[in-house]
Amino acid sequence: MSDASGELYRRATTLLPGGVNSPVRAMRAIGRDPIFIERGEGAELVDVDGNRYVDWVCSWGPLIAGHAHPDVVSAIGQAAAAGTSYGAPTAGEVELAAEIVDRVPSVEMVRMTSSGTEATMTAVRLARAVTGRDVILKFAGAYHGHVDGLLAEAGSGLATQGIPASPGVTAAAAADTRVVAWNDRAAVEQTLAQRPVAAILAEPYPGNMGVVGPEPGFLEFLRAAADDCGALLVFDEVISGFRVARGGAQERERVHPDLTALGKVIGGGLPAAALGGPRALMERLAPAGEVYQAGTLSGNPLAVAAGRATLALLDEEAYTRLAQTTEAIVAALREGAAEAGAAVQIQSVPGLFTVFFSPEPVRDYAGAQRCDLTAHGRFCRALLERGVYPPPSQFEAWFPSLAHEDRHLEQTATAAAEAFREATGT
Ligand code: HOZ
Repeated sequence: MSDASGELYRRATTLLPGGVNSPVRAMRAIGRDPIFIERGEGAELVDVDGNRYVDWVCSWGPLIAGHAHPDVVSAIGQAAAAGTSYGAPTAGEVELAAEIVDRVPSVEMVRMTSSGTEATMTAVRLARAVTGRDVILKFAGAYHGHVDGLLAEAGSGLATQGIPASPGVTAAAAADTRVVAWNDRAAVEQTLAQRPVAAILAEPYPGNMGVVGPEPGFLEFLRAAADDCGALLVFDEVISGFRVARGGAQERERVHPDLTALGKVIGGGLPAAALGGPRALMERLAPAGEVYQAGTLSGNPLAVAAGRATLALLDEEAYTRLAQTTEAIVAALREGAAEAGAAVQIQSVPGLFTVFFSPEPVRDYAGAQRCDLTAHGRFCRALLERGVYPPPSQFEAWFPSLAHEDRHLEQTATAAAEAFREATGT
């Protein structure tokens, strides 16, 4: 049996820290080595050893249309043929901004960046400039990219590796961050009463501690709390934007933030993200205003072309289909878990879900941390052995796509029924 992945990994560990360029994909949390990918086709991945997998990661969200969608590939090709970057504005950026503004209820203007990290970093700087305050309230288990001040009790890779606060972040950078438990109104009120806060920063549908939805009324409570104390409400919709609904979680929940960080889907698999908000706030950014923000590759023509081609595929019918796919796979996984007697909670919103190895619903980061990570690791390894590629961490979401067909759902359900039995030793 060939082991090209293993050989590449051994070489990679001599050249890349941990053998990877982003931690979660290393698969350490599920007790195995990473899988090196050769290509993607629709909802499937093919690794360098020729193994084929149903892909439930889809690049952690950007590939809502699946791998190598012909429209997206063609748009990238056409853009590349005209030049890959100009460091000067293009018509495509204006059209992408118009599309984002049309879709996202609270957004009137957009500043593009290359990553979600830059988008949230800019949101924090802008919120501080606008309010004249320093403190940012964030939630435990939320992940807003690897911004120094936002790494405290963060989800995603930090949760996966059990890193509560990253070395290298100065005390000064962390001093103005307050971390509060998700869904805990009293803790939010207490924190807001202590010191003036520049922004309440939240993933409206947290996906980086696994999917842990807001309890009824919690987002409305955050909106009112921000208004009462003069803070901005910032939604990080890097994951939920253009996925859970045409206009993201804010459209679905009818709660409108002051600023919105966007990413993933708007780059269609190429690096693109954005900060959006009302004109009065956004025009504080340079060169319209004095709050500095910049990027050589911001609004990159290839990323813009991929993003526009992806958004063009996302009509109402697409969202209905994505929601149906999510419901169908969640139902099938629940059935498999029940038959195996596995104590799991499958928490979902349209286009996103997490299989928590927990006997009770997960409502915050502490609940996610109480999950049986050993059983989760066994479950993921068993799925991979059966040609199904899940997010290799308990603290992440599964990403259904428009490319997932019935046969992918059936293969996943069959594999999962066995994987749940292996995970729980039944
Ligand atoms: N932090 C991303 C997931 N929420 C990417 C993980 C990875 O690619 O390793």
